[in-house]
Amino acid sequence: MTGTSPLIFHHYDFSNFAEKIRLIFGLKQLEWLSVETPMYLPKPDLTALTGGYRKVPVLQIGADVYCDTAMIAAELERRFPDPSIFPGFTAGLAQAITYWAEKSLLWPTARFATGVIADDLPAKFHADRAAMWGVPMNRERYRSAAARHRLQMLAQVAKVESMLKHSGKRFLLGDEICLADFSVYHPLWFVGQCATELTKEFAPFVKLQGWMERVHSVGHGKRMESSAAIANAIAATSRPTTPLGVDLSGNEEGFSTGERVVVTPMDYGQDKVEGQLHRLTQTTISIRLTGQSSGTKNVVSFPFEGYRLKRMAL
Ligand SMILES: N[C@@H](CCC(=O)N[C@@H](CS)C(=O)NCC(=O)O)C(=O)O
Repeated sequence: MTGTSPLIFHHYDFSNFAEKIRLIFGLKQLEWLSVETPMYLPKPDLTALTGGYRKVPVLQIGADVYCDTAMIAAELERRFPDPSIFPGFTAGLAQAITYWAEKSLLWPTARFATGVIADDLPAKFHADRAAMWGVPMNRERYRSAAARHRLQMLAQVAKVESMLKHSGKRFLLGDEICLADFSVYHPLWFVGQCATELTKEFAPFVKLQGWMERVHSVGHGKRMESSAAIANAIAATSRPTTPLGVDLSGNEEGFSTGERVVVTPMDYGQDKVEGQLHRLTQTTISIRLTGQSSGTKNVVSFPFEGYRLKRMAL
């Protein structure tokens, strides 16, 4: 636990991005409260906490709310530096590999696995994802895309096998586990979550098998079940601790604290979060929510990269 404020993790078990963070809890041997969110909209408890951001996972510590796994990983590393997710020289490289894993490896992998199980997923899930991606999506489209995406996935999994084979190390960037391992692992883990028999796709990749077992064995730390009601009560009685201030060189747009801004993910699920600018650095955008009806106003943080910050029209 962190002083008096526990780590509250808003997620669902099936979420691969959440698995990345659950493993970081495992590495750092942290205790955390688990609050399950739905897999598709509406998610009234989550969006009330974040001001509108709908993706999973979200980490809450008191009235400080961290969105996106890049932000969550950075905050966990700041608060609990030992053991590090960046042992030795791995920081920049691990982040570059993360970018590849989550932009390139993940999507064919997810489309393959969800394509195979398309008929088992609820119609509401398909409708929600169609709206989120802004494309027509239905079971038929999911199913028909699976074979194509399978080959794209295997071409990329071969790269992971090659990394492990050529380095001869236990993990991707050495004998110690680092962020790169969690980021490459979570898309592959997702395949087995969709259907265990799909993991046979990885059978030809001998080094990958052992590596996946080693990453899995890190575990999830100490998980304790909780509820959105408890999480809300904690937020309402806490004060945000995120420091106030703008520290961004080249801030040519002249952003300053207190002004009304809107933050939007640049990729998908582009739900807007509005509030007052609280903190701005080269790595972080934090805003204080203004729309909450009572209690403390949460400070919600996003990674600087991949999020658009705009001044609200007066
Ligand atoms: N860039 C985000 C991506 C998170 C993401 O896409 N999560 C998926 C679940 S694995 C999601 O939220 N899907 C839509 C939903 O669950 O409503 C991150 O790193 O956290």
